[in-house]
Amino acid sequence: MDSLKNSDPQVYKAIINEIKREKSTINLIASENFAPLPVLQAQGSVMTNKYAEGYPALRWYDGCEYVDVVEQLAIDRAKKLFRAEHVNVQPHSGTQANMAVYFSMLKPGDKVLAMDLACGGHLSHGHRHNFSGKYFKVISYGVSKRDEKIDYNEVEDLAKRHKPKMILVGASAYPRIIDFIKFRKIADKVGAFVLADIAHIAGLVAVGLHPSPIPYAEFVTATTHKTLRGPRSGMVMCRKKFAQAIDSEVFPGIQGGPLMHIIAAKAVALKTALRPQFKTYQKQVVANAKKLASSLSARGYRIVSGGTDNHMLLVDLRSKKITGKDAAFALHNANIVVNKNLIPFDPLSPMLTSGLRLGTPSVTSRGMRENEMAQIACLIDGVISAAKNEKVIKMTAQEVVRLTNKFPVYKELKL
Ligand code: DSN
Repeated sequence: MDSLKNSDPQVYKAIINEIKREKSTINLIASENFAPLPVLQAQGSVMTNKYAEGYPALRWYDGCEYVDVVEQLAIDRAKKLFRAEHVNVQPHSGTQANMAVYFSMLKPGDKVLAMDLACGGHLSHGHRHNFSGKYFKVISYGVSKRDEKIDYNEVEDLAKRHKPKMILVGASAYPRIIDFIKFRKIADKVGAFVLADIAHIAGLVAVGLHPSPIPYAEFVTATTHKTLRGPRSGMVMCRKKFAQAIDSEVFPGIQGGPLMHIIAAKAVALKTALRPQFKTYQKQVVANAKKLASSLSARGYRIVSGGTDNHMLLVDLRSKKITGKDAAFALHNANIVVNKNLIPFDPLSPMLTSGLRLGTPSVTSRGMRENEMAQIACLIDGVISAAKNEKVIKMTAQEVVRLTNKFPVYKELKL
């Protein structure tokens, strides 16, 4: 990075500081991961220079012969990985992948049944300040008070009452297996189509550790940077008969030129995801989440829904008399990065919250296993139990640096 260092020392310094931060903190943000170096290299390549509006072999600009290669590779690999009939790899994000489905299949004012943000849904599933909530009439389903899992009877009742045109299934903060077959059956009863948003669980779905929605949903959207370990981006998968509608909605409907350097990086990540080692990695992600949940539970923390089936867990902090905001702040000062999160039926506001969302993709990528999860639970508990004690926070921060030094990331990036 010498050229960058010489031409823009401020940006260079910020990037170096970010590398140091990532190396020396325990990252438990469930939606983040470490993109491997080959993914970063493809992202940082000259493919950023190329305009390629259109699709492989059908572009508006000349000179697309090499970007066509990477986009076709990304498409073919995604189709193989997810057994999808059609894939569009151009959405810049998960939200834009969702937007492509909304705008290609719905008219403004159409009804959508989607998971409530307060129970684990996502902004693009109907939040009033998001395009989804502004243009469409969104009815929300939640989780049951009894077990904090999706209440399929409630989903069916709401579907029958409101007759939505689309049922959206998927979440940003839901630690349990989602039953896509049940959603399909409900949708069939009311003539709705299904959009499954697997942004969080794409890596687990890819290797069969979470049931795939592909056979049961007309549309499946994903991000590529969470459990999939690719570049920050999105994609849409759909049945062949919707291919034209989706492709023309992504471009020219909602996007202009695709980010070809990111698409190249997606191709790289998807190749990695097709290797057997990727399944081993995903198994460890889930094993680590289970261990983190049981270790915190043993220390008196209530885990929402009683545990986890995937890469994340929600911790109810009420018994510890601390808000999610204060806990996340104290943990951040101790080099442990988490995010505050509403728990189902949370009495506090989204700015405060009664919970934390913890995820294991990043710590697993750096090689941590169950023993480290038990150690991390101990560190988290120590900080939360003494959130105002600067000495404890400082000692924990040092302990975190010792632990992260044993599990280096980006060894190749010499600082
Ligand atoms: N911001 C992502 C998450 O943290 O789940 C979703 O877009």
